[in-house]
Amino acid sequence: MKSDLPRVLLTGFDPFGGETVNPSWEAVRRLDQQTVRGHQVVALQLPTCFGQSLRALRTALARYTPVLVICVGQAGGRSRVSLERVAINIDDARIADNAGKQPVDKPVIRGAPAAYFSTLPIKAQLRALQAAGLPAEISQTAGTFVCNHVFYGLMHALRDTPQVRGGFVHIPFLPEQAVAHAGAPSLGLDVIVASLALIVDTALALRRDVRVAAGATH
Ligand code: PCA
Repeated sequence: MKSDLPRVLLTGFDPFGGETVNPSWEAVRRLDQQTVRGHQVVALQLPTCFGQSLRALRTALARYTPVLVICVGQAGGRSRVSLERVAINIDDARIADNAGKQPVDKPVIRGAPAAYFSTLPIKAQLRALQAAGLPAEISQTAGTFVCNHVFYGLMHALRDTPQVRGGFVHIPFLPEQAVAHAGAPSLGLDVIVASLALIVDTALALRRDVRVAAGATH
C-alpha cells in the first residue's frame, strides 16, 4: 500500500441520516491508489460520528504523513461541488450522529481558535472546475455537524505544518438518493469523481491561490 511517492489523503464518510450510500465515500474510493502529479492518493472512510471521525483522521495523518489532505462529505440539498472556505470551532447537531451522539453548542476543541481557513487554493480550484464545465461554488459554511467537526479538527492538526495543506469539499446527493428527496438536486458519481480529481490536481499544481471574487452577500 505504501509507495515512495508523496501522498495525498482523501477522506469520505459512511452513510448517515437514513441514507444507504454516502457519495463522498463512493467518490473518494474511486481515486484510491491513483497517481496524480507524482503523488499517490490514499482514500479513507471516516465514521459519521463526532470524536471517532477525528481520531481516525489523526491516526491516518500519522500513518500516511500526507502532503495534502482533502476531506469530503455529503451536503444533501446543495446543487454544486462546494469548496469550503472556513471551519468553525462548534459542534451543534440537528440530528444524532451514527453513534447516537448529538452535541449542542460544544467546541470541537476546547480553548482552540474560533475558526480556521482552508489552506487549499479554493479560488483556483473553482476556476479550474468551471473551465472544465463542472458545477462548483465557494461555500462560506461547512455547517456545524460532523463535516465541520472533521474539517476543524483537520485544520487544527495541521496548524503548525503549513507545508501540509488541507481543506474540505461538500458534494450533492447522487441521483439515486435524490429520487427520495423531492426537488433535491444531484450530481452523477462520474461528475463528482472528475471534480475531486481536478481539485487534487489543481492543489498539487499551485502553491498560491488566485484572486477572483467568489463571495456571497448572504
Ligand atoms: N455529511 C455530514 C457528515 C457526514 C457527511 O457526509 C455533514 O455535512 O456534516
